[in-house]
This record gives sequence, structure tokens and C-alpha cells, in this order.
Amino acid sequence: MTTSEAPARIAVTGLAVMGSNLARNLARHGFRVAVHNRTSTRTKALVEEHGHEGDFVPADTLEQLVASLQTPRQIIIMVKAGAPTDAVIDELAPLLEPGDMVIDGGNAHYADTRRREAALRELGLHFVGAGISGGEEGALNGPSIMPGGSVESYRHLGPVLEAIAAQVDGVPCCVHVGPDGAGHFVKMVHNGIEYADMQLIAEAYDLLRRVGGRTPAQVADVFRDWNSGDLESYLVEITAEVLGHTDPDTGAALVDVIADEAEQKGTGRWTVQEALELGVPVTGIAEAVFARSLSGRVEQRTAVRAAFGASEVVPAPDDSLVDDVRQALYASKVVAYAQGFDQMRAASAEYGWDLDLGAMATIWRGGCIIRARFLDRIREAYDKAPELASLLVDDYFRDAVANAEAAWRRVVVKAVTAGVPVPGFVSALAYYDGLRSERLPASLVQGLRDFFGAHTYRRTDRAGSFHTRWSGDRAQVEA
Ligand code: NBP
Repeated sequence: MTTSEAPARIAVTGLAVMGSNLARNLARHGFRVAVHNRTSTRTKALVEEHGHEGDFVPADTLEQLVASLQTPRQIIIMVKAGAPTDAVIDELAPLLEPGDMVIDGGNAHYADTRRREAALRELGLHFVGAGISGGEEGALNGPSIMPGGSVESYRHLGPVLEAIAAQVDGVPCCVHVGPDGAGHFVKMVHNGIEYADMQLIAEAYDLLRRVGGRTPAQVADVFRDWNSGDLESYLVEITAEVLGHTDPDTGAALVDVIADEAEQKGTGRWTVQEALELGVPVTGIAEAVFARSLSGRVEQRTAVRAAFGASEVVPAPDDSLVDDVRQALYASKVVAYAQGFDQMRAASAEYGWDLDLGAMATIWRGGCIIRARFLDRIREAYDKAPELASLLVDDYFRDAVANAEAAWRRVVVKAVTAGVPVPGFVSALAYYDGLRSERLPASLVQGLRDFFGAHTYRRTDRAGSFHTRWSGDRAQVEA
């Protein structure tokens, strides 16, 4: 820490784990950073413990924080998402001048970000909703950063954010995502995809364990091996770590001691809710959210187990199972990502964000939870064809899924026959089959809708809307 009177380059208010780590990251990169927290003991603790890491300017009040900054001011808010963010903005805005920038690095809902951006724009202030992924470790050592807001704000902020972001092949995991809530929307979809990815990994583990007859330590070895191929990713890497870990108290595999009730903070649910609004089928994310909900319904699980008896899965290991599951996992993962990218494309069209989907894959390659080799392939796909109808039709992914198809079906059949729930694998396959079908039974759905509600239908052979007089002479009339 220095005592010079030079203005600080940037500020962070909200110094719980995320804010203090982000401030330390900024300081370690040579930025003079002003720091503030509602309860000033946190500010003092940060400077006492980490002041030697860089150039911190502690402030007891927001007035002091604002006064310590160079103009235009850049203030990152890292407080609990929701009402606390609004409270800080309300206190901060009157202290600022037109052209200043307020950056919300918390996990805000993108609709809140759109509302806040519009309100601050009225005051001449830039509001930047920045999705920050990577948890506390990422905040300190290099997160993936997804800033929204104006182009003008990114001109000032970009160099700072790109410096503290994770770097992959010399490329920062940070790009200007798009206007207003675009950054937080993309962060939300990132989290949704993370849900789907984890669910698919969990299903693969369950199959190798219950059908494959392997111990958790043996499944850990399988994941370790998979991590040297196409599935290479942070989540596959840490799956091997968790499965290979022994509980110190009991000597059992830790995974057998952890209660099997998955929790959620809500970003997966938001992703599905928004997908429903946009009409985009994100079945992989939805199944993952519901699988967590199902796991938590302990009373229902107990009652149904009592009524039917617990499903008894007899292990039936065979030599091809491991590789079949690997291929099913890969193909299902391609589907889940394809759906997430579809959702971003739909939101981009809805809100006029002009998202560069390849760039989103680029900034997820490091710092964040879904970082993976696979993302390079997604970036290449969108670089080649920005208007790709679906990731599935890119040459690389088409070949990968086509090659995996037989194994994928074998795995789903085995799981269904054995009674091992694999909602992620099954729904991904159904999505793929749905898109591939020449004719879908949606024609019957339309017929039924017309029968009971006169909702009309379109024909395959000529334009217009039609209704059949079902309760009368059953003649067809043009609607
Ligand atoms: P928390 O979400 O636990 O929030 C604690 C901070 O909010 C403290 O600094 C607290 O001040 C401040 N705060 C609250 Br609560 N109410 C306030 C108010 N009315 N006015 C001013 N300050 C208020 O902190 P965190 O876990 O560090 O997370 C910060 C943000 O980052 C959140 O939005 C969170 O969702 C997000 N996050 C992201 C990731 C990730 O991986 N990207 C991980 C974890 C969190 P006090 O000290 O005075 O109580």
C-alpha cells in the first residue's frame, strides 16, 4: 500500500470474499484500487492482511471512495445481489458525475441490470452489468468476465478487466458482450450450461458405478483418463478428484458419505425460466434443474421407494461400457451447449444485443467453471459460420455426434433397462431425434387443438390457416 495522493484508477465496494479477492487481483496487476465496505472492519482487514500486495486506498465512506478516484470514475459493486445492489446504487449515484461508470460484478438477474442501466443512463452514468465467473479463486487469480453496458464504458474499463481476467493462449477471457443486460444474461446461460454439464457427468458416474460395477476410485480413474481427450475440462478434472477422495472419518469414499440432495442458488432456474419466455428448448438445463429438485424431495423419494421397493440394479459390466458412456456424455454435452448457445442467440435477437457467439466460447475457455478444450471447437464453429443454425450442424460436431450415436443409444437403453435414471442423456437424445425427424407428431397436436379449441392449423401443401368443423359436417374451412 502506498500513501501517495495520486487518484485511484478504480474502486471496489463490497469486500466479502468476492470483492476483496477482485480488489487484490486489481492491486496485484498494478492498479491503484480504492476499497470500501459498508462495515469498515472488512476494509481494514483487507488492507492489513493484503496491503503489501499492491496499491490500496481504503475509504470509510462512499463519499471518500468517490473522492479518491480519477475521472471518469469506475466503481465496481460486489455486494449481495438484489436489494443490497439497489441500496448501494441509490447511495452512490448522487455522488457521481455524468460519464462515470458503475459496474455490478454480482450475480444479478439480467432484467434487473436492464432496469438499472436505463435508470442510470437517464443520469448520464454508465451502468455495466458484468458477469464474473470462477468463484473466489477466479476472482483472485483470473476470472472469466462478461461485461455488458455501453461501448463507451468498455473503452475505459476493457483494459483493466482484460488485465485481471484469466488468459488462455495469450487471449483474455473478457470481451464486451453487448448493451445493457447482455453480460448478466450470458453469465446466467453459462451457469445454466454448468448445471447441465454437471448433471451429465453425474449420470455417467452413476452408470459406471451401478451398471459398470466400479468403485468410486475406479470411476475416478476413468474420468482422469477421459480428461486427456475431447472431454478435457475443469469439471471432468475435479470429478476425478472428488470421486477419488476418501472420507477421513469413515474411510469410505467421500461421495458415499455426502447427502444426495443437490442444492441450487437459482441461476439454473432463471435460465430455464428465460428459455421458456423465449421459446427455446433448453432441455438439458431444465433436466438438470429438475434432477436437483427431485433429489431434494426426500419425503417423496422415501414414500415412492416404500411403495415400489428401491430399484435394484444388478451390475452388468462389459468391456464397451466405459467407452460407450464416454461417447454418450460427449454427445449429450454437445446438445446441452448447442441449446445454451441457441438461447443466447434468441435473446440477442429479442433485445438487439448483436452477440458474437464465438467470442462467448472464447471467454469461457479459462477462469470459469465450464472451461474446457471443447470451447475452442465452439469458437471455431461460429468463426466459420456466425449464423450456424445449430452447433449440431457444424462439421466437427456433426461428425462427433454421428460417431457417438450408436453408443449413445446403447447407453440410454442400458440405463432405462437397468432402472438407472439418466434424464440428461435421454432428453438430449430425444432432442436430437426430434430435430432430425422428417415429420413430428406436432401435426396431431395441432389437430387436437383445432378439435377442442378451433385453434386452426396450417397445411403442408398450401398457404393459409384452416379449421375443420369437427362438431358439424367436418368440412374444412379457411380461417
Ligand atoms: P455476499 O453475497 O455474501 O455479500 C456480502 C457483501 O454484501 C458484504 O460486503 C456486505 O457488506 C454487502 N452488503 C449487504 Br449483504 N447488504 C448491503 C447493503 N444494503 N449495502 C451495502 N452493502 C451490503 O458476498 P460475496 O459472496 O463476496 O459475493 C458478492 C457478489 O458476487 C454476489 O452478488 C454474489 O452472488 C456474487 N458471487 C459470485 C460468485 C462467482 O462465482 N461469480 C461466487 C460467489 C458470489 P457488510 O460486510 O457490511 O455486511
